[in-house]
Amino acid sequence: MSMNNELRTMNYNTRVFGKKVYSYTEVESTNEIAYRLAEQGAEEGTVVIAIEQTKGKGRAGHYWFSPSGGLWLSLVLRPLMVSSSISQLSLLGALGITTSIKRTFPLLSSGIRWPNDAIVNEKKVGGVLCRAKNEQGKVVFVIMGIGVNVNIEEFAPPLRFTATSLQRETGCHVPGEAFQHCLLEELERLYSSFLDDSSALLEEIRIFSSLLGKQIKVKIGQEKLAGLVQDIDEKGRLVLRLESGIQRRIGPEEGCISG
Ligand code: BT5
Repeated sequence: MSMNNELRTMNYNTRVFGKKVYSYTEVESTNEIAYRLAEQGAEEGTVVIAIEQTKGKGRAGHYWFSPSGGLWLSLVLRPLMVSSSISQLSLLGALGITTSIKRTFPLLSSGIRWPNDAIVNEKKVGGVLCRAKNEQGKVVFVIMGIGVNVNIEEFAPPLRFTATSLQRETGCHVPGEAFQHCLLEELERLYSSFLDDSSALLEEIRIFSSLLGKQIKVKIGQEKLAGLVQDIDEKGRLVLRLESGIQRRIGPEEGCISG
C-alpha cells in the first residue's frame, strides 16, 4: 500500500538527481515503487522517498527497519553499460552515505563496510540495496535503494547491538532535508566519476573502507572463510588472503561479513 503520493520538482544543487521526487508518507518499500516507475519509463535521477516503510527490504530477503525519522529513498539509474559492470554500485551508494556524513559531521568516524554498509563507530548507520533490470547482457535500469538512520532514537534488540543513527552518534536532532540534499549531491558526484573512470571511484572506496588490513570472517552460502582483507578490486570484489595463504576474490553479491 502506498499513501499520499506527491510528485515534486525540486531545486537541488544537482544536474539530474532528485529533479523529480515522488514523495510518500507510508509505503511498503520505495524500491518496489521506483522499479515500477522505471518500467514505465521514469528518467534517470528520479527519486522515490517515504517517511516510513512497512516492508523495507535488505539483501537476500533481509528486513530493513524503516520507521519515521530515517531517510528511505530509491533512485532510478540508467547507466549505459554491460550488466557485469554494475557490481560496484552498492559500494558507490555506501560511499555516498559515508561522504555525506563526513561533509555534515567531519568529526564522526564513518566508513564503508563492504559490500553495502555505511558505518559510524563500528555500527551500521545505513545500507544500500541495488536491483537491476537487464536485457541481453545490458543494463536497462538500476534501482539504488538507500537507507540512512538519521533521527532514530532507539533500536530494539537485536539491532540495538549492531545499528546506530546519526542522532545517537551526535547527540542532537539532524536536519533531515539538508542531509538528503547533501546525499543526492554526493551520489551524483560519485556516479559521474564512476561513469567517467571507475578507477577514481575505487580509490575513494579504498580510502573509506573500514575492512582493509583487517582479519575477518566471511560467509558464502554454507561456506565460511577467514582471512586478511588485502584489497577491493576493480570489480568491487573483496580480496581476501586466507589462512592457508591462498587468495580469494569475493563478489559483492556472493558473501557477507560474519564477524
Ligand atoms: C541492506 O541490506 O543494508 C540494504 C538496506 C537498504 C534499505 C533501503 S531503504 C530504501 C530502499 N527501500 C527498501 O525496501 N530498501 C532500500 P543488508 O546488507 O541485507 O542488511 C540487512 C540487515 O541489516 C538486517 O538483516 C538487519 O540485521 C540489519 N538492519 C535492518 N534494519 C536496519 C537499520 N535500520 N539499521 C541498521 N541495520 C539494520
